[in-house]
Amino acid sequence: MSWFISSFLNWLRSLFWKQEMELTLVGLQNSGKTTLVNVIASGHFTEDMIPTVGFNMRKVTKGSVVMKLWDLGGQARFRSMWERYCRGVNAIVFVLDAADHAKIPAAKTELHTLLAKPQLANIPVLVLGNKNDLPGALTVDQIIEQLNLRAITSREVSCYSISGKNSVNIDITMQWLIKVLDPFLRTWWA
Ligand SMILES: Nc1nc2c(ncn2[C@@H]2O[C@H](COP(=O)(O)OP(=O)(O)OP(=O)(O)O)[C@@H](O)[C@H]2O)c(=O)[nH]1
Ligand SMILES: [Mg+2]
Repeated sequence: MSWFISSFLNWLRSLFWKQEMELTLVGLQNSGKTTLVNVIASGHFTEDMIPTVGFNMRKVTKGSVVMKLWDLGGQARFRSMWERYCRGVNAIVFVLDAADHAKIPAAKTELHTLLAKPQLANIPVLVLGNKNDLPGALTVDQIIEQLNLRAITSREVSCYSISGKNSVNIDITMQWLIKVLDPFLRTWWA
């Protein structure tokens, strides 16, 4: 019964105002950040993405939530601006090419360097092992191990294995993000 009442109140609330959430996508170049933003925004995969120069900002409305997505360039020359665009956001999404084993150590260094910035303390982090459609893609357990995610203790951190290309686990990714914003909104994800 209490579930019904709180759901009903959330539904009423969603009729009158939309909640805004801000997310920043970081990760090495070619990991699939821009592809993922397109999948979230349009629901389908677009091949032949061009590398992001600087950053892109997209606003996407999902149900009663307006998501402001900062999609940053992953090339080395853009990484110094990651911190600035991560300040004050609801969550940081770190996208990893889980099939590119050679780049895992660099990804690990960049992730831990970013999270060590005092300005970003406590911001929840979602690590996405992308391209799980490719052979040899690391599993969630392997990513946790190889990126040393257990060392991240002072904030909420989760890790999923996804494929932007095949839209695998995009639903649980969205549910995690919405839950970070407001645990009660989860039921109203449309
Ligand atoms: N197989 C496979 N390829 C993917 C997937 N997601 C993205 N790609 C491909 O990976 C390449 C890089 O994708 P982008 O989305 O441009 O990568 P990015 O992280 O935005 O790169 P930067 O903007 O340079 O930082 C493109 O050729 C995509 O088509 C996936 O889930 N599976
Ligand atoms: Mg990009």
